[in-house]
Amino acid sequence: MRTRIVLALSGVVVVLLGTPTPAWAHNSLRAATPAQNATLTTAPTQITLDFQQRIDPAFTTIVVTDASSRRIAATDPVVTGATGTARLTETLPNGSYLVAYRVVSADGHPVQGSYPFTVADPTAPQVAPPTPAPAAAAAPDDRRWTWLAVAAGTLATLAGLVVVTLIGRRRRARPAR
Ligand SMILES: [Cu+2]
Repeated sequence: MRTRIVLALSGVVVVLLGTPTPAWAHNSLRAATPAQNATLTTAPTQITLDFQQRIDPAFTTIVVTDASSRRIAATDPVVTGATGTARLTETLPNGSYLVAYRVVSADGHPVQGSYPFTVADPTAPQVAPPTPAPAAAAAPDDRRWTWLAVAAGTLATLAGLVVVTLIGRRRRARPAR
């Protein structure tokens, strides 16, 4: 009898521990526009994040940064229920971006995370690689400085040799004790 009760109780414990935390227990991101890891052929003008619970407008932060961690200009997020929207006030050129968010949900729990997306607009003007300075124009000056450096180096070496030689002579000239 006792064994049966113990077995039944341990069964309950196993069920309680084994049950995964229900999705509604804590808030989390439900959907996002642009979507996570999306590659967009048109630059987005806003970021919309849908959470599973209402979020507190006073503690909602949505930040977009580019590949060099520069923050993209955006409005403060507008919160409606479980949705936060930040409007981007600059046009995103082609490249990869990171959306970082931090919200406080109705139950008081902070939720934060980040995800990347990519803008690849085929009609966007191609960013030209930086044009190297014409080699011919820079060469004469560079060459002059190179020769000066070589001459200075040679002089320094010669001076060093002279000093070493003089010291050596003086040592040899000293009478042995
Ligand atoms: Cu929670």
